[in-house]
Amino acid sequence: MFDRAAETMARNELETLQLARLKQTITRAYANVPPFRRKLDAAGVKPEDVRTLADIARFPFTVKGELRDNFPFGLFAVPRENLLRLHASSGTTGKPTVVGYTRADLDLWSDLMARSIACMGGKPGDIFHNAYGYGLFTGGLGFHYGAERLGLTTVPVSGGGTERQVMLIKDFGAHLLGATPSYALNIAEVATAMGVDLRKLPLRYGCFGAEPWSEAMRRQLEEKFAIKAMDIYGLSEIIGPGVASECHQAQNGLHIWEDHFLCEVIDPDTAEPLPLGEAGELVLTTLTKEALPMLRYRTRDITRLIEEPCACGRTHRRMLRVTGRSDDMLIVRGVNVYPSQIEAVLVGFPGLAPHYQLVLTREGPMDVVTIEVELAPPAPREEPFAGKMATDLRSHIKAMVGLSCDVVLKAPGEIPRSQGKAVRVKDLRRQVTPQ
Ligand code: DLL
Repeated sequence: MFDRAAETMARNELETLQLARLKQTITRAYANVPPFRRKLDAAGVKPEDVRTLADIARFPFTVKGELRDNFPFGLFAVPRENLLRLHASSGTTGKPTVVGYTRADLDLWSDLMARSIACMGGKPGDIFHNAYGYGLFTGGLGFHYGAERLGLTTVPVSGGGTERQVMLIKDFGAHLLGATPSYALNIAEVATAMGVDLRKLPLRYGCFGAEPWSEAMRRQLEEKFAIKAMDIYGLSEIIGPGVASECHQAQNGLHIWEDHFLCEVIDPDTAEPLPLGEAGELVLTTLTKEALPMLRYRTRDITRLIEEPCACGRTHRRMLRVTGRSDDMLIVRGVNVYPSQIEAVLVGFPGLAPHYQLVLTREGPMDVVTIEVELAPPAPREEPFAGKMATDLRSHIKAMVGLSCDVVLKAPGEIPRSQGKAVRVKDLRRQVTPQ
């Protein structure tokens, strides 16, 4: 819910609160988490060294690998018996990253999700169709408890069973949809095939996040559902969804809930702090989390912070749409590019459907990107139509993102559909070809 006192706090008050909470967090973590204490000792800093917010720059970062090294419970600042919930994100290799919540943490998370959903346009009494996956992923349960806290009629559908999702959205008359943007697109496509006109339903807002998406994708979703498509950001290591969200008034940048999270942006290569407004890697410190305090967590997400006043009246800084993760950046013939930059060109391109995958292969020492993208139905693939379209697209991508790539046009339905986080990149570079 809208917490006017917290969300419109003057900058100096907010910073005073942040400093007090930062001191508490570091003091508690130092006392209760042995690996944390060893790290600070090795860096030659003590909790008492935090005198101003700027002092945080002297403290060491935390990286994802440390959660794995201390698997499963080594970074918790409370006895395991005090945890009410565990979540985990599945790594592609090895052990998952485990996160835990005390009762106070779950309460805070529900409050911040209620705040985020209200910020995105939800109102008590609305019907919330929750198509985020329920389970170890933080999306489903994070939205669930936040929606209930705000007083929404919550429909816990989870991901999958897309035809049933369409029926439920229609029959219950959902006002808000929660899903990854790629799964929302899948729902829209299935609705069209079922003859359901989503535009005629009571839906008003989509709460989309958990993966990078582009403005072009926002336009598609807004068009197909006749809604405002809102961006919500978060990550399990910090709390889950509910770290930042767009406001429906401005729909331009996501307010970071700075009374609970301290944000910095650093150069991903040198780890040096960047001035406000420059693009770089987002670094987050939790200010109120009990079970798993995080100090200067390197998110790998690339964004930019803005401090201009917002039309909605909130004073919390905004982060711009995440363009991608620094580890998802492709370097092709010396050109650095994020998949979402390619998405911005593909989606909405005349004659194409918004379904694509980037396939990476290697030719000798060179990386090669092949864009596989579907034609919009009806899809004439005969020459010269298809050949001209592929050539147009190639030159457009070269002009817009500077990347030379191959384009393969696919028939409608050929690209796998997402039920959660979409797999945008198929990396075949490390596969051994049989002799
Ligand atoms: O994806 C939490 C979440 C659930 C956020 C539902 C929003 C909605 P993880 O599975 O730990 O947590 O993945 C976190 O997903 O570091 C980003 O790379 C990416 N991500 C999350 N939200 C956005 C977004 C959840 N709005 C990782 N835009 C993060 C771009 C996002 N990327």
